Amino acid sequence: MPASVVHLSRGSTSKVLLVAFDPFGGKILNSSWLAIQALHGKQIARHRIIAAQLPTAFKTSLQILRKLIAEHNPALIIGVGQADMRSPISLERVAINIIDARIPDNQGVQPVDEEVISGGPVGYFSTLPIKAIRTALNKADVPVEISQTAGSFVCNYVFYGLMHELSTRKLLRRTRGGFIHVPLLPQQSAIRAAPAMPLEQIVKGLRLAIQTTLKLP
Ligand code: PCA
Repeated sequence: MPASVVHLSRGSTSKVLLVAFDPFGGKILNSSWLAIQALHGKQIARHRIIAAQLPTAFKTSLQILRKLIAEHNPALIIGVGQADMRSPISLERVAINIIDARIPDNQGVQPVDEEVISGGPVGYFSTLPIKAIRTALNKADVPVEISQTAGSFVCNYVFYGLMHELSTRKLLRRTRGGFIHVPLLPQQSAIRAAPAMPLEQIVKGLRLAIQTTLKLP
C-alpha cells in the first residue's frame, strides 16, 4: 500500500482540534469553553471537530495540548480564549515569546517577564487566513476584528507554544494553527458592565472561521 493511502486510511488528517480554557480569575464560566463544546463532534468541511479543555495554567496547558496533538494528529488546531473587555471576535495575528501575568493562573503561578520557550523566536504569526475569516464573519454579520496581541497571559502562552510545535516538528509541517479570542457571554458581562456576545453568535463565528480555513489550501 502506498504511504499516502496508509496515511489517509488512518483518518489522521480529517480532524480539527479546538482547545479552550476553564474559568479563571474568580469567574464561574469561560465563554471560550462553552463555545467550543457546542462544536464538539460536529462535521465541518469533511473534518470532525474535537473540542478539549485546557486548564488556565502555565505549563500544564501546553503539556496537555502536546498530548492532544499527538493523539489526534489534526489538520487544523485553533486555540480559543475568553477576552474580558473585547466586544468583537478577535482573530489573533501574532503570538509573542513572553509571559507577563497580571494575575496568578489557576495553579497560583504568576510569572513575570519570562519567555514561553527559552531562546525561541520573538514571535510566530498565525497560519489561519485571518483576512478571509474576517470577510466571512463580516458577511454573516458577526462582529470581528484582527487583533495584534493575544496578551501576555495563558492564551498567548498556549498560542506561542502551539505555533512553536507546528513550526519545529517535521510531522506537523502541514498542520495549520492559530488563536481566536471571544467576548464574554451576556450572563457573564451583566455583573461587570463589560461587552458581550450571545453564545450562538460566537459559535457561528468559530464555525465560519473553521470552514473558511479548511476551504482555502
Ligand atoms: N483567557 C485568558 C486565559 C484563559 C482564557 O480563556 C487569556 O486571554 O490569556
